Amino acid sequence: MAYDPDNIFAKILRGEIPNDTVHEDEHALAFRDIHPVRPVHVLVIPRGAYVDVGDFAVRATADEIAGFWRAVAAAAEKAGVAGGGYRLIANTGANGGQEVPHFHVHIVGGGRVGPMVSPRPDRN
Ligand code: DGP
Repeated sequence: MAYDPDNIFAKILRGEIPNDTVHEDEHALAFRDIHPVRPVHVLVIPRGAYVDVGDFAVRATADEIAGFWRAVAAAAEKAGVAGGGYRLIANTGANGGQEVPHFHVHIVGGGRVGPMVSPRPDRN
């Protein structure tokens, strides 16, 4: 799948749509999800144009990949969930339920997150 430069996260990166920033650096931006599913729900996105984790793994530089994961950890610290624990989610493609085609990781926490996935996928 080709990268769509008009996806919502590309617009956030360009400053065309506001965001509630938790952490930012040269490699990544972390901001609060507009529809939080837990008390803490932060999205972390690389600044580069990558559709999903597979695209990121193949095309990103080693510096971008290291910087991205350091930003995930920094965002979890700044959001206050690093001590108690949290969950990372990377929805990927149609079956994974990915809505925005710019690679991102969800940080969810702020209390017990609960079962890893719904026991009934048809109810998602
Ligand atoms: P996913 O299904 O993994 O592609 O998750 C996309 C998430 O992006 C979803 O939880 C809602 C969030 N989202 C969509 N549009 C916006 C936006 O304009 N601002 C913010 N902060 N989050 C958004």
